[in-house]
Amino acid sequence: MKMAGIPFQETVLFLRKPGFDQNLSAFSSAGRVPVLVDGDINIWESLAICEYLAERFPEQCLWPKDRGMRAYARSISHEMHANFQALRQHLPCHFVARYQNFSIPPEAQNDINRVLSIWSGCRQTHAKEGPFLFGRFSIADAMYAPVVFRFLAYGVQVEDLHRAYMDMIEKLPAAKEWVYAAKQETERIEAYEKK
Ligand SMILES: N[C@@H](CCC(=O)N[C@@H](CS)C(=O)NCC(=O)O)C(=O)O
Repeated sequence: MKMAGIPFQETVLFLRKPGFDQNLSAFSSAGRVPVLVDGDINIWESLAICEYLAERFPEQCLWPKDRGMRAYARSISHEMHANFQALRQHLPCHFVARYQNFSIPPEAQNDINRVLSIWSGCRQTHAKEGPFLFGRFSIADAMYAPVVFRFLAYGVQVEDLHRAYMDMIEKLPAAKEWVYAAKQETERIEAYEKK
């Protein structure tokens, strides 16, 4: 929403802290964040939120305009949303940490290789149209942005083409705000503090 200049207010609920489920239950019974509240409409699941925004703000072209590109962008976004369990399990998202000499389990490396091959394919195809996966910013970049920060946190080895994409994402003002907010955060989840 920041990338598209769509104004919103953020309400922070602290994960695994007292009151989380109770506060969330007014908006979603799924027990997970994020949830988007637009008037009397509540939407949960990150990709459903993205789809809702694409429909609500068509002028922002949050999916590529070309049907074939859009189908591809949806496919890799759903792939991110539904898969990569080993990556999620072994490299949990941490925006601030920089773990040294982290040993990547083979199953997580398989997921990483798949992500890198998706990025290579997109960047090779759309290099002339702009720096994002499909040239201009799309929902696919939003879906993979947290992965960029996972790769940075765990020191994942990448090639120059991937590094250029990761640098570009990291330097976006919206991403910098994200990292800044993470650095200001005082709440901690112990399980994610040590690696
Ligand atoms: N598939 C969901 C996943 C949402 C999810 O797992 N959210 C985590 C935070 S990133 C959560 O709310 N966890 C609740 C908990 O840890 O108690 C989505 O994409 O929105």
